[in-house]
Amino acid sequence: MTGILDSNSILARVPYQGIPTFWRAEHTQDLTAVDFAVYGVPCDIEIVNRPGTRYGPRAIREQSLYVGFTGVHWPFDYDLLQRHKLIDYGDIPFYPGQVDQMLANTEKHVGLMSAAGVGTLGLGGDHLVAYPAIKAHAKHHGKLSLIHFDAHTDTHEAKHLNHGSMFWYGVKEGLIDPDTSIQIGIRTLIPPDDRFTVLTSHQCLDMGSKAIVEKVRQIVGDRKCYISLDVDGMDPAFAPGTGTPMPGGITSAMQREILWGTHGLNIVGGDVVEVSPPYDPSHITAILGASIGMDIIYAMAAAPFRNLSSK
Ligand SMILES: [Mn+2]
Repeated sequence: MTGILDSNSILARVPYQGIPTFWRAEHTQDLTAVDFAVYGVPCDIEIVNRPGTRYGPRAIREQSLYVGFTGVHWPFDYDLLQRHKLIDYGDIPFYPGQVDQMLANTEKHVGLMSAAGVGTLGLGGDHLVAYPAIKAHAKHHGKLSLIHFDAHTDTHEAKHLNHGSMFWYGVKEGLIDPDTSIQIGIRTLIPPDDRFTVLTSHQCLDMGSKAIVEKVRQIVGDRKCYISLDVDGMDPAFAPGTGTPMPGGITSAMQREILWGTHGLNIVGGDVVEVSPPYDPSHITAILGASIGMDIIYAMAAAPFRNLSSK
């Protein structure tokens, strides 16, 4: 039989059919010849606001099938899945309530990926899941510059790790170099000892994407860097499905333009965190999470240190 509906390759692209891995990538933990891996961390157990991000990875995976329907992610002119090997590594395992196990297992698995030269995209989960991923990459690549999108700085000194203190720990433990890092979209209290360059959301809206991109490139330079993207950096009008929404954020269009502007930076990994499906009845935040996750993978594919352009 012939015809478009008989073609496995076309059927494999029908969004509402099949088992939803991220962007239909193969689900495997075999890292042989892998360029990029997506993994989920369905965790929301040490947060200070509304729970629900444990459902984030699955929601983003499902919506990725709709966003990535054609295989080409606008505005890019090539199918990343044809040019590079992307896998869906699955979720990091941990027993419910055991945050130390989540931290240890995420660090271990991301460490395996980093050592294998794999660029990683983590799907949260709350923002704490970024900390073990950064720790794992810093072990392999050295101290990292951070490109951090958020309404909150997450650099608050605290006795314990949580989704608002992990970057204070990251700096204190020498995983992140704050002097070559930037926080974008902030519109809450900035701790006085925060050494990152901060662009508030209002400064961002005033500057426009081009000037923000220039600033990011000037601060980060050619250093190895990590993109940590809390969807609450965007306005709740664009990303309502999150635990700690804060009115007055950047637009989803601006968010994507800034990510497109990171091509050529040496991005080792990234994450999209704080998507909370219980507050996301139209799935718009998960759709956005899938879309900007793909933007981050395209940006990782353009990192000079990876030298993938000839593949
Ligand atoms: Mn955050």
